[in-house]
Amino acid sequence: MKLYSYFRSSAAYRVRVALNLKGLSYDTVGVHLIKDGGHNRRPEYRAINPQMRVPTFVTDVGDTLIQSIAIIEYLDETHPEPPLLPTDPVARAKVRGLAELIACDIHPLNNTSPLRYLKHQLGQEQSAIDTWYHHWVLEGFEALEALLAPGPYAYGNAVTLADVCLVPQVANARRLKVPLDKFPKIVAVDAACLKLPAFDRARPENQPDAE
Ligand SMILES: N[C@@H](CCC(=O)N[C@@H](CS)C(=O)NCC(=O)O)C(=O)O
Repeated sequence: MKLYSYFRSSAAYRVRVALNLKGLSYDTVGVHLIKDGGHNRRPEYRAINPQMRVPTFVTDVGDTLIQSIAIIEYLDETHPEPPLLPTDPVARAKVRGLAELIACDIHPLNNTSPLRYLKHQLGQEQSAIDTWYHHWVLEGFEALEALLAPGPYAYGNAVTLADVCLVPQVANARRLKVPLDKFPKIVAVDAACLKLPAFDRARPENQPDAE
């Protein structure tokens, strides 16, 4: 199995955590998102993933999958232990709700290409872009904080898809110096997860393409 990844990509980080939780080994193919305007924009990568984003996952039988949540759900369906979604339908919907709050509503606004667009096409100063970034993380984290009941993980005493999304988003927030003091529950869930080797091994600094 092969994961096209970038060490700082939080979407790829999610998949790395899921692969580690499932005990699956895989090869990392680093795709640099910044150098030379982004190696993800090269024709050879575009041929693999027309959206030109990471992660892209190639299964053991050669199927190419895109979108981190779709990849993680594929892994959960093909390797059910440990499960990343509860069996109870209400609990499943709640976990998905937490995951989507992060993956669908926070992350896309702060991703490389929208930020580049703000800078190059809309002519925004870096300070305005940083304000934008902080605003959307803070607004999303306020909602997430209100929804969490650390137990010690985001939804009870087992790791779920919600944790898999939360930890990479917190790593990004820290890197971009978003203050987290108003979010003790988010910080506690992050700390509980990072004690697990599956999360620790997936951290950006522990990747083969880390700089
Ligand atoms: N919804 C996608 C997001 C993928 C995504 O946007 N990845 C970022 C890195 S975290 C990327 O490749 N950005 C490159 C770009 O925006 O050009 C997923 O969950 O896989």
